[in-house]
Amino acid sequence: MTSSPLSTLGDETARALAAIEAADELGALDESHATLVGRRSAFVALQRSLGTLAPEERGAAGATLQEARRRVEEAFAARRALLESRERQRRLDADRLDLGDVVVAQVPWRLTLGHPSLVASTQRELEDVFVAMGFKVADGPEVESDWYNFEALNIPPAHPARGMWDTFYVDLGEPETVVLRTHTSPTQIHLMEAAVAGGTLPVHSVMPGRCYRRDTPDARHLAAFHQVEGLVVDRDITFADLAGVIETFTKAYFGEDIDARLRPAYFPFTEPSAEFEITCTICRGAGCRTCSQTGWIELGGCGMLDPAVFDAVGIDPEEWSGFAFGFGIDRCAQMRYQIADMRALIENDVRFLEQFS
Ligand code: FA5
Repeated sequence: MTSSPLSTLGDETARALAAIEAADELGALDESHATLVGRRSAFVALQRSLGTLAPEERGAAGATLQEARRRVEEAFAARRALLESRERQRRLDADRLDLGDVVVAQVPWRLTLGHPSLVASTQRELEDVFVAMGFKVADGPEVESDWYNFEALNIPPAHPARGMWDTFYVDLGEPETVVLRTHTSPTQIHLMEAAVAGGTLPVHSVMPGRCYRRDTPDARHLAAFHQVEGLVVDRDITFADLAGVIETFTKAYFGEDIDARLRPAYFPFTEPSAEFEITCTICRGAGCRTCSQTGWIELGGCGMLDPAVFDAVGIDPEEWSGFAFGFGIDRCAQMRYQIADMRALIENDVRFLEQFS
């Protein structure tokens, strides 16, 4: 008895289905398709062998062979669809844009939160020191008439003391002379006028703000800088009160190990007048470029209110006395943070600014 040509069909079909299932990539699957059902495949050989069968057997054997081939082709198509879909997903994953990455990669600067400038935070710290000593905080205009900036402060036109401040004049096309204030001292006048008008004497106030001078910027000077003005008008005020306030403020802000001293000076609106200085924090008194080798840095001026100023605002000098002081905020920041050159405060170098965030 001759064996049927389809006796190996079951094994061939099982082998083909296993090979299809094992193919993990489209290329490998297509190769196995050619091997399993292509022109040189076992299936085609079996098909050819059908010719050896008796004609009445050929129909059923052909149908069996076709059924087996259909199962193999179906398995092949299903596997191909699965591998194509995996491949598509892989491509999508690889191509997907992570917008977070794109933003970070393409924006040339880092997004960081801003912070108050060193001068602004120094101003706030100084205000806190004076508020703790019982002072109120006030302010005044940056654009002043000649009267407030000079005349009411006992500096009439052509007074030689006008040369102490190289002034920016503002041309408003009006006969009145208008200036960018050269110091915060005109706020003394505004405050005393308001206290007289409102009947609210005494005054214990500090007035921080920006000032302008035609100074050439250098290690200790800027053309636009900041001062804190201090004003006390009360009964029986003496120079000892003024010296005590300066001493308390410098120790509170710069620390106990920093020395402060008063030196006689001249200001038209105070008498007697003094300048106050602290040990240069950059060289600790040894002398350096910032303090011009003196070991001391001038912070500001001060003195007892001149009767001519009381006169200008209508305060009776027989009843009231007082003192005023005015010092540089930028200078304080410079000394507190040992900044050798004040121009660093306005150069906007991020490496400098970030140290104070
Ligand atoms: C005055 O401006 C007086 N109005 C101070 C005063 C007030 C005296 C009340 C008496 C009574 P002076 O010009 O010396 O004084 O300036 C005071 C301080 O401001 C200086 O010591 C310095 O710390 C600061 N300062 C002055 N000019 C500049 C500038 N161009 N850049 C930075 N800081 C400055």
